[in-house]
Amino acid sequence: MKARMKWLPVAAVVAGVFAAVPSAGWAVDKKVTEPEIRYQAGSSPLVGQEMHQNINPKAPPMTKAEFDKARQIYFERCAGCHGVLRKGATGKPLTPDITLERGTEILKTFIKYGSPAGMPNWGTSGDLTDDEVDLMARYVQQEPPTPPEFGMAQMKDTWKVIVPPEKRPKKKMNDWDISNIFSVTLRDTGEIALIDGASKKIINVVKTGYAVHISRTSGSGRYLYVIGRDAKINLIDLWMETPDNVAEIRVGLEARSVETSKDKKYQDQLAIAGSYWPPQYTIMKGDTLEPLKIVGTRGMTVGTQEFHPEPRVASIVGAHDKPQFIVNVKETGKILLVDYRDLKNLKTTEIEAARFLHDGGWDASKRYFLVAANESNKIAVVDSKEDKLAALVDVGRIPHPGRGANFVDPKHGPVWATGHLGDETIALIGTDPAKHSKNAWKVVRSLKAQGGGNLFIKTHPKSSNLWVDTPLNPDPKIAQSVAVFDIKNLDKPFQVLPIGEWAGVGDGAKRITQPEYNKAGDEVWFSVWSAKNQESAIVIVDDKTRKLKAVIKDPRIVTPTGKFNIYNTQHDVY
Ligand code: DHE
Repeated sequence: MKARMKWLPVAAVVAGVFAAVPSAGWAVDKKVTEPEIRYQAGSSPLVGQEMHQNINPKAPPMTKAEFDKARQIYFERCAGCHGVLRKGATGKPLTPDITLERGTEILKTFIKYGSPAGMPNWGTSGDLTDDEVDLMARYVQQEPPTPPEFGMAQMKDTWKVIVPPEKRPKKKMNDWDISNIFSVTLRDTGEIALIDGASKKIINVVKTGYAVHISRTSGSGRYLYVIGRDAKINLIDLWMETPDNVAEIRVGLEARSVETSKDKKYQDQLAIAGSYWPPQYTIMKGDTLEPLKIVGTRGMTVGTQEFHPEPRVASIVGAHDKPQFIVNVKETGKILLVDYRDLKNLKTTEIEAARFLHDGGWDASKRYFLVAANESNKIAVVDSKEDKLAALVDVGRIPHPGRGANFVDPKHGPVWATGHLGDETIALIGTDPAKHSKNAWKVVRSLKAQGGGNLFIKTHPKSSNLWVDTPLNPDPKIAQSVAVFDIKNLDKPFQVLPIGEWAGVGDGAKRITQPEYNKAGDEVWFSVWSAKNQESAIVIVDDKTRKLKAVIKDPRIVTPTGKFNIYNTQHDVY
């Protein structure tokens, strides 16, 4: 099997084939865009997990060795879109009631040639051999194997306090301005690099979980929490002479999100992490990661109100002015407002939003939280003061805000903006019901940027630039550059900056991703994300002049993706 997939325009390849496939409607009612598939089709950490093979007498037979090989391919290639239990997410459901009816030959055609709805052409791209295509066609007719649960006992087995709180520094023991440190995800080495914002020097490279995903800071800004896709959380103390791990735990087998209690009275006291598998969130002690409470998220979906067995926990934010976590559950489309004052008598408000909830951020006032319901092409707005849904706003194809961008549109007033994976637009949503009530929770303006495949946009209260990346655009020129808009004159065409070229790293994918500001708001940092065996870099642009300011290159900077400035993450400045 080849390591990488070629992204072919599958629609053309399979148009003829599908004419011959009877009742293939189950695959063609929705067009999944190429960037979306590229985004979702990553390997799951569940790939190495032993799972029980249930024999389904109606399905074509498979030996244990065949089943295990197919299971591995499934979790490497397919689970991101079709789900662990194959109930469907971006991809269609592949449960035996559906797949047995299709039969091996039709399934083989889908797997080999892909579909116009967006299923990749795994066979004709060379990623899977004909034998593997046959294997996968038989595998998806078997009962989906279930990975093990991960409860308190399993968590406690993985929990380590490396430096107990009483042995930690009583004051900051280093000369770094910790509020301007960047925690940089080194995706494929399972590490983060702590980089000093002023000198651009690497302070330390810290071992973390597998394919580390995001970093978040504690309310005080002293502690950094990093979560890997394998659900391992590392707690880093920035007061140490050399900031390093002081505690770690696994809260499941697969995860993406971690956050902390940011209410003034609860600063540094609690952490929370959401898992993809098992579907649950875990509240921990902030300074040791001791697990205190696990809450399952299995349940009914919004809309059709059907039971979903694996509703993954996507983004989580901590409110700044009340003891509340906002937990976004992907497959059920529900937003949970978790009051963390009393964990024994936990009060949760369940808000019906839309499917599938993913990423989001606060508006500038930090009263409203806006989150993408990506498959519904909507942004859900939560009023965290009133504990209710303020609006569901229709936007473009597959909104992907990251944390979004807050600024004042000269014509329409305060807005929060999101880009999209599936189209080139940036939606500006009015966020000021008090003074601009006509514009509140409406798309007041739609900007056109370079193309689809956008993941992150960013600005800063002190800046008049809006930066838009496009790392998943199939055109390398677009993926390797960024667009920048002038917020004061949004009718002006955007400027394109060739960040990949500026990095001077030679050949390589050089996808430019995730703009992140320094604390002062006068520099913006970009990851130049190449493959593990190729040179990557961080490119820093002067925000005022839009000119190159610095390039950070180092053999330790491998596959950089997310970057989290301590101050901006602590205060949710974006
Ligand atoms: Fe992410 C945020 C899930 C792929 C980089 N990503 C998030 C969040 C979720 C999520 C739920 C919100 C966390 C929060 O705020 O609490 N991401 C997923 C996936 O399920 C997905 C689609 C597929 C996967 O297999 O993981 C995925 N993500 C990616 C990538 O391929 C990216 C581009 C590179 C990487 O490092 O893996 C990537 N995701 C990021 C980043 C953030 C993020 C940098 C935080 C952005 C921020 O500004 O806060």
